[in-house]
This record gives sequence, structure tokens and C-alpha cells, in this order.
Amino acid sequence: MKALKVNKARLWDSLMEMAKIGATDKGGCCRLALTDLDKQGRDLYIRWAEEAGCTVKIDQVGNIMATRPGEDMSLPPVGTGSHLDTQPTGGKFDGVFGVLSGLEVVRSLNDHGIKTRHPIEISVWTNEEGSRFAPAMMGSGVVSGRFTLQEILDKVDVEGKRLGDELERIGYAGETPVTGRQYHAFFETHIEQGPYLEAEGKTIGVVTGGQGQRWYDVELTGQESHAGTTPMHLRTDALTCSAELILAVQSIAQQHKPGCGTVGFMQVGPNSRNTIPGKVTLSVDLRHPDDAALSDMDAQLQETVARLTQETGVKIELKPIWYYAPIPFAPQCIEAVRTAAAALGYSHMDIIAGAGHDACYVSDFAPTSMVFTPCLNGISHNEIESTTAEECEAGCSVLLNAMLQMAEV
Ligand code: HGY
Ligand code: MN
Ligand code: MN
Ligand code: MN
Repeated sequence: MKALKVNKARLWDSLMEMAKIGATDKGGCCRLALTDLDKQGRDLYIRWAEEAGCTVKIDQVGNIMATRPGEDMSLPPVGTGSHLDTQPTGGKFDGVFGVLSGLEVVRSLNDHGIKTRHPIEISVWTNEEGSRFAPAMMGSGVVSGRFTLQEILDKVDVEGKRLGDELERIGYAGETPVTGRQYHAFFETHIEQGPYLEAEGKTIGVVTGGQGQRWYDVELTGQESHAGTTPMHLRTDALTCSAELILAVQSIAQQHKPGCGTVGFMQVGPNSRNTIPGKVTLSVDLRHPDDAALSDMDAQLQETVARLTQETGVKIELKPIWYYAPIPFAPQCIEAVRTAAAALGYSHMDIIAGAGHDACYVSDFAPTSMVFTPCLNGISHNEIESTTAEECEAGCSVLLNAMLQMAEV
């Protein structure tokens, strides 16, 4: 197979151009799902995709599908794509790199005058981050049938804004049905967002699957009372109880290596320095590559909640809001990524995705794999997220060649 390379400068310029939308002072990006800034990023991407000769459709949950025609339009497309929405203090590359890699694949095919047998389709999936509207991976989750369209349209953010109304407001409530989506094969290119490729000195991660996740909302209800007059032994303090729960999440993860446990969101009420907190809401995010271990982490979390309730008198409501088991990717797609990396002469290693990715849900209905590239010090979900034009070129060139392998058969 003649290994083609993409246009490094053009890919990098597109990434830097997109990064201007929602640019933050510390060099990151904030384009929360379905905000005006998300709309601006989507609009720019659609302009580029149409300039590259793609036809663009929007589905009922706002996913964008840009299709480059193939010789036989009756065949299912070979797909790629990722997300344009970011964390509140996100970086320039999480998600965007996968979307603009897809665009660069199309632009490179145009440069080389290559017409593939299968059409090529680039997806932008709605609300992959799950930061503004929880849970994550909503656009791909609806298309894969993990979520119903209605339950997702009815999700609300912390300000009570409804996802379906926000889709309408930004003009991305599309007509294309979310059902019946097909791919001959699907690949997502993404920065690793972790330290392993860099630590091993590898340029490409051949992604064999994604670890499982369990997300919870937790509500702790104690007794508000005066900070100066309430003796310590008479308090029902929701915040000190939360502190014990947070440390328990950390300890449960440490007992289940290489699992992860995170409390990333917390609201305290009434949040007054001289009133004992009566109400705390917080999030719990558990992850593990082995489903039995993830279940054990869940069981230990439930036990911890029962124990703390007993010990503190604080009422604790643990609400599971999301779960998916670890996802194995398709051997033929994994092999296509590995073959492409080898043909291009890039060092590579197999790796499991620690983060959730839309590809995990696409693998419910299509053969899927991912291409990972390193990011500086493994840092992501942080404005300092960084990678190089060479690493982006490598990941995108592997994507191009992996897709070509599948688009011709
Ligand atoms: O949470 C995740 O793994 C992804 O960044 N949404
Ligand atoms: Mn991502
Ligand atoms: Mn992310
Ligand atoms: Mn993703």
C-alpha cells in the first residue's frame, strides 16, 4: 500500500483557526455544547467541509454529517469524526483534532484526485463532553440507541436550559433521522489525553477499545445551623460528610488499579462562611477497563454511602446517571490502524482509551477503532493542552491510510 501523507501545515492552520473560537486567556478553548460559540465552530466547520466538496446534513440531535461522494453511493460510507464542543477550560485539540483530521483526509483525497469506492463521511457529534449537559457522548449515544432522542432533547443544564431548545436556538435541530446510521468502518483520531504514548516514546496509539464508565449525581442533606453556636457533636454537616465521600472515591479507585475515580463538580448550600452547610450536590465519575472491577467499585461506593449515612446522620442520595461497559473495538479496524502506522514508519503501540469517545458508541453498530497521538505531559481537559504539528500530521496520515484500506473493499 502506497502510504500517503496529509498536508501538515494546512491541518495545523485549520486547528489554529478553529481555536480562535472560544479562545481563553491561557491558550485554551471554551465552546460548551450548544452555546453560541459551539454554533460558531460548527458553522466554520460546515463552510470548510462544503468548500472541500462535501454535502452536509444535520440530524435530529444536531450531529453534522459531511459526505464526500464515492464511486458507489449505494455503499455505506467509511466514517471518521469526533466533537467540537469543549470542556469549560478545555484545550485546542480534544475532539477538534478528530474533526479537522477528517476534513484534512477529504482535502488530501482531493489533492491526490482519489475517488474512493465507498463514500467518506465526517461526523461532528453533539455534546461529547457531557460538561454542560450530562451525561457525555450524547450525539453518538442517540444514534447508537444507547439513549432515546426524547430523553436527550429533554436534558437540562444547571441553569435549567433544555437541550432541545438550545438546538433550536442555534439552528442545529436537523431533519435527518438519528436512526439507521451505517458505516462500513469508522475511525476516530484523538489526542491520547494521558501520559502513556509520551512515556513510551511512541507516535501512534493503536486503540483496541475504551474503558467502561459509571457516573453518579449525589445529593447530601444535613442541617444548616449557626457556625458559632452549634457544638461540634450536635452538627449534621453535609460538607464534612462530602469530604469523607470524596476521599472514599479516591481510595476505591486506588484499590482498583488502573481504575479512576473523580469528583469534579460540587455545589454547596447555602455557601455562607458562618452557616454549617446543609446541602451539597456533587458528581462521581468511576472508570475501569474491566467490567467486574467497575461493578466492584460501584458496590464499594454504595457501601460507603450507607456507612456515612449511619455515622453522620446526613441523608445521602446516590443517583446513577450513566453506565457503559468497557468497549472492545473491531479487529479489522485495529489492524488497519496498525498497518497504516507501520507503512508510514511511525512507532506505535496498542492502547486502551481512558477517556470516553464517540467511537465507543459508534462501535455498537459499525466496526470501529481509533488513532491516538501523544499530548504534552499527557495533560488534557486543561487550557495548556498541547501537541505538535508533526504529531497531528502523523495521526491524520494514519487515519487517511486506514480509511483508504477500508474504503476500497
Ligand atoms: O469524559 C470523557 O472521557 C470525555 O472527555 N467526554
Ligand atoms: Mn474528546
Ligand atoms: Mn474531552
Ligand atoms: Mn471523543
